Amino acid sequence: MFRPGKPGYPRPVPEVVQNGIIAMEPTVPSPSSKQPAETSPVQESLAPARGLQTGEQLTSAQGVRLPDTDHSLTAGPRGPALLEDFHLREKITHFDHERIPERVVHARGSGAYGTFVAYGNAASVTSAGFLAEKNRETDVFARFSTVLGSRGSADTVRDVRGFAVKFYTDEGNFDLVGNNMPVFFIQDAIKFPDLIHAAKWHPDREIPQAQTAHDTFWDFVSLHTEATHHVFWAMSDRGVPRSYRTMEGFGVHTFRLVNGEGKTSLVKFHWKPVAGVHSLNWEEAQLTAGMDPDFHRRDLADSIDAGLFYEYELGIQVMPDAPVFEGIDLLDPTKLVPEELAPVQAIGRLMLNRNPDNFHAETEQIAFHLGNLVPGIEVTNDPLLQGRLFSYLDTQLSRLGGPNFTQLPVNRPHAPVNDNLRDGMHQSVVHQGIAPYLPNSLAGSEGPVQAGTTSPEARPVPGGGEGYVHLPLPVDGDKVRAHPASFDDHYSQAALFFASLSPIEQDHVVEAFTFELSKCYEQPIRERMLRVLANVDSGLTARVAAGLGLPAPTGKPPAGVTPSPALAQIDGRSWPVAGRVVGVIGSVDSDVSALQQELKAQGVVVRLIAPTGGPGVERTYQTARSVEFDAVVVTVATTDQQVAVLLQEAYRHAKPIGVSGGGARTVTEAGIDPTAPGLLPDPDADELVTALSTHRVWSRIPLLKPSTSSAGS
Ligand code: HDE
Repeated sequence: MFRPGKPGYPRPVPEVVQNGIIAMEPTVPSPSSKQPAETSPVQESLAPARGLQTGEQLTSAQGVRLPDTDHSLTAGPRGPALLEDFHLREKITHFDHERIPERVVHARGSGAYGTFVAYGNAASVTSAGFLAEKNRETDVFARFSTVLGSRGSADTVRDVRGFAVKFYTDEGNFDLVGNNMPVFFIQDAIKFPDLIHAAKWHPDREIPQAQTAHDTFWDFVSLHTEATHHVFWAMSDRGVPRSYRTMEGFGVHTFRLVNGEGKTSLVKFHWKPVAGVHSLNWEEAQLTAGMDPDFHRRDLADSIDAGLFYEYELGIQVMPDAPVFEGIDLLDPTKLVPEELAPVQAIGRLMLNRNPDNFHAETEQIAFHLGNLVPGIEVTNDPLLQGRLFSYLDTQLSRLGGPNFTQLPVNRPHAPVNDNLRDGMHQSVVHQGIAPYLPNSLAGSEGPVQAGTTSPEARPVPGGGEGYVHLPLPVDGDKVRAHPASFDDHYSQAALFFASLSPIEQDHVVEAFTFELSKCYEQPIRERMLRVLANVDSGLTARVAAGLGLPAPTGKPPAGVTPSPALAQIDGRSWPVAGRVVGVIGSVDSDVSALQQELKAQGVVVRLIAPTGGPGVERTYQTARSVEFDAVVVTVATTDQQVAVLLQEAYRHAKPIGVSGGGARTVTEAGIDPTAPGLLPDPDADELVTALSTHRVWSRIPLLKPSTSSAGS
């Protein structure tokens, strides 16, 4: 959203016109164009990289000083451009190649730097120092993403979110490349191209963008019933997170941890957001995609700028190193382990506290890889995981143009590197010596290690001490293309998930299935999907079928499902409110500064909405829309229609609405019952914070949408 009149940016005054171009006074830098820090996240001075750009005058890439970059070299002022204009050709050529291929999945994303601090209690299960040593701090970069959309697509579409974290540990980089849902659509990596081809746009018209509400997705998942559990998560509120701050993360696969004594256990990784798990509702998500397609990206960057950092706890579920736990096959990525059976134990805390300086250099060029492991963390035979071990390194070769992407600042490990990998495109190491092979007798045996020298120190660690030694696990079996029989249970955990949700969340799942299947053109696909749903829950199937105007088929839903309360996100709990946004509808003259100050003191972001721009005004009636606020306070009387729409949406989306002064008239004229739940007369900051802490006014929901069978908004 635009911020009219943001302080601190005086417009430069045009001075002199030189050769057709206005000569400008330098503009006062905005906070977001502040000078980058002297040290980079790779914990070394960026001077060498910046050394490429130290000239005081504009030059060509070859260092030739340039007095004019605004006019092509032409044969006379009205004549043709001359091929000999090396500056024109270089400038345009470089521009032509500014874009790199976007990620084939997870193209749309944004990220930030931060710090992970270990609690130390993980020492009993892993030797990985960054997890095991109490209070050890490790730098990280986290990137959040949607899966299906292109780079420029909207943030708030219904989709799975990527939750990828690179830990720059002192034993090398460890990447936890997870999602915001604990299970996956398929059980074997070989199905991934099929899944993604089905879920992305139709290849003839390249529509629809960034969504699953179309025939090919539902064709695929109704034919692959192993996808059922994940489809339920995608249709739940988890598919439309309020922000990356309020999103859980999951490693999905089972990993194997090894402690200092060589004892192993199997674990599932979890990120628990300190702010709680909150979601948009569907109408909000759709409106936001149009009003502010950068909603999540903007919130992350703005919050960090404002010092309202995103925080998560890293937790693990620890299971014995055995293939099956409580009847659950731990190698099946369509299954979760209920927290009631294996509690999530918090082992450290992550704070994201620094924005990248340059989106392309850092967020776009960061390269995650599931196979980036450090001693103490191992992979398992999950067939989805095994295929990923190949894919990530491979995809970077085309995305980042060759094998030297690990030398990019954002990808460089903080641990010392001497990899003896040579040459290749964009090699920036000037290797020394004549012996790029191992073993050799020519690199010398004494003296300090020189970067890029194949020194004795660069030789493999004898006996494996302090290096990464793969557990010597036995591997045996016939060569087959097959899956274990335990992978055939496709419905029991979908039923478990649905049964565990609160009634409001269940309503949202029903609405999402109905919405998405309504968008399919092919009736057989809808009918086939209803047959799948009938094997999960008959009540849900009846409601979706009714919404589609189809008969509800009968299936065999699992009997006696024991719900897992930890899977519900609306559970009556209160959460911290830092970073939540309150819109105050007032005027330049209305005195809301006391309320503003008190809310700000509790980390709430307050935006004054007034009829026109002016001091302190961040939104006008024209630029404000309800979707960017978690609560609204109306303090003035107005019949403005845009304000009425804003209030009606806030009401419909079950947001707290504070009413003071002339605001009472505004609310009534917008057709809102001032006595409805969540309408707060003359609220003070504490009342607003209390209302925000439960995310929405859940008690208002039953009053909304009387025309449908479901109560959700
Ligand atoms: Fe990915 N995935 N994936 N994936 N994935 C990529 O790597 C792939 C899967 C995930 O912010 C790609 O650098 C295969 C599961 C995230 O940069 C690619 C399979 C999970 C990100 C790739 C999977 C993920 C990716 C595309 C099936 C959750 C974004 C660009 C076996 C546990 C990372 C890239 C970022 C990105 C392949 C399935 C998470 C092509 C073959 C399951 C968060 O390598």
